[in-house]
Amino acid sequence: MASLSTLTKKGTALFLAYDQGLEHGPSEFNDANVDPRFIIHIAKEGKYTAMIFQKGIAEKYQKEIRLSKIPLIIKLNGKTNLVKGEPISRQLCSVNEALKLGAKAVGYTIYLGSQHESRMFNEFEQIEEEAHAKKIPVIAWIYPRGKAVEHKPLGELMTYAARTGLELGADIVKLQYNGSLKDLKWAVKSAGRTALVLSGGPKTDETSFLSVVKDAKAAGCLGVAVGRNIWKSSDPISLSKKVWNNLQ
Ligand code: FBP
Repeated sequence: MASLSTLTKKGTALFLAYDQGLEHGPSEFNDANVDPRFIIHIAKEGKYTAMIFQKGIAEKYQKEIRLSKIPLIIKLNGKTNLVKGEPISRQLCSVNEALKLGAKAVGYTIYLGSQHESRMFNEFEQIEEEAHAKKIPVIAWIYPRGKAVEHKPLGELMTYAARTGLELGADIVKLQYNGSLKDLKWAVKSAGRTALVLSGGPKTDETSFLSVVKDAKAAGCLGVAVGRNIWKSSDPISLSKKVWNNLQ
């Protein structure tokens, strides 16, 4: 099993996610957070245990990333939100390329329930095999999406996502929280020796966001992997401190 110690502090993960420029477009950004250097600054000052970029940012901002000493996670697949229909996200960067860019772990999104699920499973399998051969952890973003899951209960889907991560060999699964602590506890159990982190979701008020963080801790998740709620905040560093306080 790949060790998670490079990605955690005292057994807790706090990841700063910044792949939304590809996933959602620059409409998510303002004058400050459009600049990847601002994100690297938050990651350093906010004591994040890792930051998540696509390969392009990892390559173009290599110097700043190295200087920050914050471990890098490279997201190996991605898509825009411009193409509609059953979702599929294909590989854009190899494990070897990620390692050359200094990645300490790699990530991959699977849209569970999509008509294209099996293609993403296959790609994930290759990545998992290569990453584990190099002894680095693999993080699976497992997001239920597509027509087949549209009307299924969110709690059931979230726990299915957690279990799928264990079955596929992910070291960490990144989940979108349905808001039920009871379901989340079941997801943690279902994931067995695969650790869970929660995503932050669209920018919301601070209290609601911090209650997601508290629930992650209460349910026994490894931590959180958040983006918009932090770098869209008017004070990302002090909010990061509050996140840490709620995770310990
Ligand atoms: P946020 O905390 O901003 O939600 O980031 C988590 C994340 O998984 C990102 O890594 C990714 O870009 C985004 O959410 C995808 O969200 P969605 O698929 O819901 O558009």
